[in-house]
Amino acid sequence: LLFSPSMMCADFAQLAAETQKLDEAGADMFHIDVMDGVFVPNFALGPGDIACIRASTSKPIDVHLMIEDSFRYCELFVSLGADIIYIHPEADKHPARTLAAITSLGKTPGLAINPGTSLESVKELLNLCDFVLLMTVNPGFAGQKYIPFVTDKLQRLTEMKSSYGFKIVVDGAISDSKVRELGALGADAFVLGTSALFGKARPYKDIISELRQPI
Ligand code: S6P
Ligand code: MG
Repeated sequence: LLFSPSMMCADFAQLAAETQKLDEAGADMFHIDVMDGVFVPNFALGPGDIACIRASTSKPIDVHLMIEDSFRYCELFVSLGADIIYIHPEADKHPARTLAAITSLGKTPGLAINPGTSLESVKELLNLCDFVLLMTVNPGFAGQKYIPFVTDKLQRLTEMKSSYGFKIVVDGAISDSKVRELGALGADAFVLGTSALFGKARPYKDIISELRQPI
């Protein structure tokens, strides 16, 4: 199982130190939410934050673009040091082109799927990506509630995994118990935000090593 801390939940007053601490605590990658105030009703991390995180760890950075016209900006995020770039098909008129562009830039393409977007509607795109970011909340904010109907979707997505060859990352309200439950259903990676990791009175290291322990 892979764990990717959601950096929009970190303490911005010490972003570099937070990144180093999480790196030492055993984070596998760093999840960066980019929001444009149009595709989602909020703003989140930008180029300066990504540069700071990139300078503070050598682990992979997975960038979750919640922006309109992702094609226009994928080169920028590659130049900032992104390793995986997830785009939303709902926000891009030509998601197949954008996923191919990410691949030709030498990076790993990912597809982020909103709770309300059906798997059938993105089936062709699944061939073009190495990671699927299955949203378990509506994108835009940390600290929301898990949307129960997405569990069934995860099950159906798991069945498609081996023929398409992607890995599944779940994003949104992932608690300790959700790591167990969704891990058993076939999720490979977990974005950790306020539900499991940030704002707790315990060291990141203890939390992450506990999540890795079999029950
Ligand atoms: C939501 C974003 C997520 C959140 C994450 C926070 O728009 O894509 O990556 O940052 O869900 O985790 P939590 O546990 O606070 O929901
Ligand atoms: Mg995200």
